[in-house]
Amino acid sequence: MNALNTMTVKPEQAVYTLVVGLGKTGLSVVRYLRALGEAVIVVDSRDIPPGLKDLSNEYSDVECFTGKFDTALFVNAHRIVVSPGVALAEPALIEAKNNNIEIIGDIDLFAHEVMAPVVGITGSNGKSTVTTLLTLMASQAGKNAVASGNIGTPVLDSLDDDIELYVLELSSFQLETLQYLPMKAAVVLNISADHLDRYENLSAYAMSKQVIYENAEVLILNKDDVLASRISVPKKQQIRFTLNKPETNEFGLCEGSDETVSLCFGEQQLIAVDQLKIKGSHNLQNALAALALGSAIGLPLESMLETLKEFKGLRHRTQFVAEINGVNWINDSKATNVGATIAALTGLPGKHVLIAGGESKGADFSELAEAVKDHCRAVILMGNDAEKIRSVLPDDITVEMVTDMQAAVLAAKSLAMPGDNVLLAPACASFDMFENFEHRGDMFIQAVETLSEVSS
Ligand code: UMA
Ligand code: ADP
Repeated sequence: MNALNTMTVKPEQAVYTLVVGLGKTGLSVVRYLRALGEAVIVVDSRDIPPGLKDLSNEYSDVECFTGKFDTALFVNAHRIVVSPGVALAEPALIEAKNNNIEIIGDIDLFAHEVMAPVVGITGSNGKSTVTTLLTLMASQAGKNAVASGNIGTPVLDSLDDDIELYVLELSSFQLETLQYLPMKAAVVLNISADHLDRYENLSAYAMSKQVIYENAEVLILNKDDVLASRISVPKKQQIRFTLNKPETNEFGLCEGSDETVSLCFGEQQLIAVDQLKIKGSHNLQNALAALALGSAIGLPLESMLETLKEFKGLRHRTQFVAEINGVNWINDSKATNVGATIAALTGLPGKHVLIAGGESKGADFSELAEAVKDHCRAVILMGNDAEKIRSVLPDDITVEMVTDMQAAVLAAKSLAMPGDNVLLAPACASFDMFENFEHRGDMFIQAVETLSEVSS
């Protein structure tokens, strides 16, 4: 264990909050607690955690211990605030729990402070898209709204007296520690396998999400999602959304007499699908979810539809990159699990040359096989778990193994036919080969841009 600062007080004699993890969350928690004048000790199991420099610049008096966790610091704490990336199965945390030490997350601290209404958004996929879209809708309607949480800004850093609406993206890790947060509206967008390196099984992962509904006033439910509809839901006001024809009081899709498909609320046609800039049926679900959330918190429909019409989607999520010789190149680097990749393969029109692979996070790829069989011309694989993916793919599909993004793009170019999409949708995390999913997507875009320069 390396002490950044020499300990001045023995932990067993002190009253301190232990902050576990020194990334974005840990730093935000230190800032918050120090502003309240509380004593804080920080631990991080990495030797050089990402927030170390900021901590020593901003709070040179805060003691930080890096390297293997010392259980004594945990069991002697007054309470523990754990970062979402640290598993609750961590032995030092289990020991603390056995010693009745309170273990909370940053969202609980936020809950103590927040005065303005809160909306909570969780799900395996689509969280950032819906969080962004709803925040834009609220802003367009004249509210001072902020998006925070798993989307990137820690919730405590987003606290501000002027904010009129907090739109929180909440991951299953953040929900695991959540005790109480009243919300105006909440949604579980969908559930498909993810983070199975952290959960015992799919059902434990699904259960971690149901807490979001416990203290919400209006529950937004995805009628089409098998796993999401299995979680237990309190008897409160509900608004459902579906990709089918909606019933009264539901958001869904309906076909007009001229065969135009529109987003609808009950019988009321809201906006034609072809007026939207976001593409794919998964994005229609996201649009419907945002409309349902917005209506639950009283945003005017007209203004929400204006925002929706202009919304182009986020970078690295089925992002159109270029059309070269009749082939569309699409960056869906944020597809870090099998569900997201299947959504892109099945939701976008045409045949695909799929670029996939990376770090599987314990995923089972067998469900990918059918979508590949029905929608892919070829698959190009790279990264740690490339072989694991190849082993489940149909024998008659062309598969190429490559070692970097440049090679993947070149292989895709030679396999794609005019009218096809080349789709980077890895179904895996990126950290075996890239800094993060943004870096992976940027490398793809760069390689495609080089191709387009050569072709022009
Ligand atoms: N750490 C340990 N021991 C461990 C694991 C981690 O000490 O066993 C330390 C790391 O060394 C690191 C620190 O904990 O120094 C990082 O903490 P963290 O992983 O919780 O990361 P933060 O920087 O605090 O970011 C977290 C979320 N990260 C995770 O949940 C993994 C961010 O979501 C979120 O944006 C941020 O809080 C603000 O709320 C990222 C994410 O990948 C985008 N989320 C997952 C996802 O979307 O799939 C859930
Ligand atoms: P999250 O924040 O939950 O990771 P994002 O909006 O960032 O969600 O999208 C992550 C990935 O999931 C992208 O590959 C995107 O194309 C895909 N995706 C977005 N919305 C959905 C949805 N409703 N269902 C399935 N996949 C989706």
